[in-house]
Amino acid sequence: MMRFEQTFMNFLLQHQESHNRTYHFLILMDAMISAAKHIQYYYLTGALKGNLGLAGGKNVQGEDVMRMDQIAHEITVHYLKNSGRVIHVVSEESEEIIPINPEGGRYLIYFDPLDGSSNLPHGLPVGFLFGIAKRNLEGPEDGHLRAGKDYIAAGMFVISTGTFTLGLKEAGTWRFHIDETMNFVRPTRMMLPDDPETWELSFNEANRHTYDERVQQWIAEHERKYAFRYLGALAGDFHRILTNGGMFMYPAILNHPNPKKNRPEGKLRLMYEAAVVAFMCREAGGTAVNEAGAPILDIQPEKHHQRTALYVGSKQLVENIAGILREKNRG
Ligand code: AHM
Ligand code: MG
Repeated sequence: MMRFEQTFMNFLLQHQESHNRTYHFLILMDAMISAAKHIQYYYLTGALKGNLGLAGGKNVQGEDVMRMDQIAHEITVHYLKNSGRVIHVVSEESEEIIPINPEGGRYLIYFDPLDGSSNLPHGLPVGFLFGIAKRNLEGPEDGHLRAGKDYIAAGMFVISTGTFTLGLKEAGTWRFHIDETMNFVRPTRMMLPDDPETWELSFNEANRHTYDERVQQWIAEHERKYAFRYLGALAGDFHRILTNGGMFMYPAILNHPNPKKNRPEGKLRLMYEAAVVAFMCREAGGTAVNEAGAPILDIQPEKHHQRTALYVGSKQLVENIAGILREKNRG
C-alpha cells in the first residue's frame, strides 16, 4: 500500500475549516507558494543564466541581466495580483507601497522576496520572507502599516533548499518540505527546544566590536556555552534557531571605526524581516526584542521600510539580554 504525505494546501484547508474561516486565505497562500516555487527554480538555474550577478550587464544570450532580487519581486507581485485578494504590498525591492486591489482586496502583504544578498552571487541559501495582515473589516482602513502582533500569519521559504515555515496566529509554527512533485508536504509543528544542549548563537562576529559595550560583555559571558553558526541570510539562520534553539541577533552598530557605517536603528527591516521571524518565534514558544529590550511584535511601524535591531530565539536567552538592554536604555 502506498503512503502519501499531507500537502500544505490540505493542511491549510483543514486549518481554515476547523476554525470556521473563509477560503480567501487559501487562495492567497496558493499565490505565495506559486511565487516561491517560481523563484526557487529561477534561482537554481540563475548562475547559468547570469542572473546572480549585478544588474546592468548582458548574459550569454546578449539579454539584459536583471538582478535576481528584482526578478523575485516581479514574480511575487504577479502572483499576488492574480490572486485578487491583496490590497497592497510593501516589498523590500520597491521604494513605494504598491497598490494591488485597494477596493476589493482583503490582505496586506509585507515581503522581502530574496533576502540575504551576500549569498546571492554564490547561489547559496537566501530567504523569501513575508508577513500578512488583514484589512479592517469593521471600519475604515488606516495607514495599513501593522505591528507584528496584528499579523495573521508570517512565513519564510529558504531558497533553494526547499523548506517552508509558516507561523499562524495562535495556531503554531509549522514547517514543510518540498517533495518530488514540487508540493510542500509533511506539516511539522516547530517548538523551540527547552534543553540548552543544542542551542546556538548566531550573529555577525565581524561586527562584535561595534556593538554596545554591554552587548559585547553579554556575548563574552555566554558564547562559550553554545555553538556558533552564521550563514548571513536571516531565513537560513533563523531556520536553525527554530530547530536547535538559542538566539539570532543583529544588534545596533554603534561603534564602527567608520562612523558613517554606524546603524543605531539596526540593519534589518521591521515589517518584512524582524517582525516575520518574531511572529514565527512567538508561535514556537520564543520571543524577540529590539535594542531597547522592547518586544518586536509591539513596535508600531512609522514607515514601511523602517529598520530595527533584532534579538530573537529561546525565551530564556532573549529575556536575559532584554533585561540588560532595558537597563542600558534607562541609563
Ligand atoms: P539584505 O536585505 O541586504 O539581504 O540584508 C539582510 C540580511 C539578512 O538576511 C541577514 O541576516 C543580514 O542581512 C546579514 O547581514 P551582514 O552581512 O551584515 O551580516
Ligand atoms: Mg532583506
